[in-house]
Amino acid sequence: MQRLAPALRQDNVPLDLISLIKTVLAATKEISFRVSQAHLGGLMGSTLDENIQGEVQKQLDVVANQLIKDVLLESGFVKAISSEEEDTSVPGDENGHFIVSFDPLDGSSNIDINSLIGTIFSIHEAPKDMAADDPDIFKQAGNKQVCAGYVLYGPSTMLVMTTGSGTHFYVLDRTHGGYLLVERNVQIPEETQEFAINMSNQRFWQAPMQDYIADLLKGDQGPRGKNFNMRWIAAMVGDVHRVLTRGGIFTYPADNRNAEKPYKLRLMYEANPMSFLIEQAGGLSMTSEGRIMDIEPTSIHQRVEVILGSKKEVEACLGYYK
Ligand code: FDP
Repeated sequence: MQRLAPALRQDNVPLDLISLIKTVLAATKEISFRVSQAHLGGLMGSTLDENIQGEVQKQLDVVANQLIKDVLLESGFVKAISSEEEDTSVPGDENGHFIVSFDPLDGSSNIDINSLIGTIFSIHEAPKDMAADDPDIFKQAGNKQVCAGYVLYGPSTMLVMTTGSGTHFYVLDRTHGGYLLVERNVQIPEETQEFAINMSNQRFWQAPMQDYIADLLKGDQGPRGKNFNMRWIAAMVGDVHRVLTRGGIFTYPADNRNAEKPYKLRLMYEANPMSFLIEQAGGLSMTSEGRIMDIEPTSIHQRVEVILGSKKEVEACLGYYK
């Protein structure tokens, strides 16, 4: 099996980006170990703090954030970082070539139940004419990402990553401590009979999503003429990993639970990197109005509607919004 660096060189990834990717992944190996230790490491449960988005921070969230932040800011490759767990962007090296956005531990509610969680990251080139402490440095569309990926801390620790030459799967080999390539150019089947949505929010969705899901539930008796199965891991990394592995549609649609917060998932460190991975695997990643990666961001913690997965199923869903 190919090791990470040769696999990246085969895709003509520049050496400084390879070095940055290795830096991010060094932190994920440490997080993988800490996650596997769970109670033994004394890191279970919540801290007394909330992040800027009003969510209770888990101790592992805070530790994972600190690990990634420290390695990135010490590396010299990075001009600035932004994280789900940081209020604002954090300046790094003025000469750094890259900026990195990350969600250190996605799926926090799964930490306490020993279920799937992961780290998501998104890398852009740093604009040369902007200062490291200017938060506007992050206002770049997802279509300008040079690398995106996640590390899934499951029964095995898997890295799923793209640098724009396909989406590849790697597994952390604990015997030598490196990520090994296990599947190159993953392709999402165009059609599916599996959907992922938090059904408990059904009454809050907009009419088109209500109608679409209602038709899926009618199965072979309804207009779709086939039965659908449902899955919900409650961690975007887990649900997207299933979609990349065997197809499906995953959505966190707009809802009217809170007029000021119609969307749940974050653009910069959830939706954009996942969109890059999904599109590179032949899938679609959209809002009901257009391509997620074409959105020009207005703020670091911006939220967005997400409808992604198997191409034909995403198109079928979007058909209800026309
Ligand atoms: P979490 O808040 O636990 O970090 O990041 C948001 C997210 O998880 C996604 O990973 C996940 O898909 C979704 O929220 C789960 O939402 P529900 O709480 O509605 O199930």
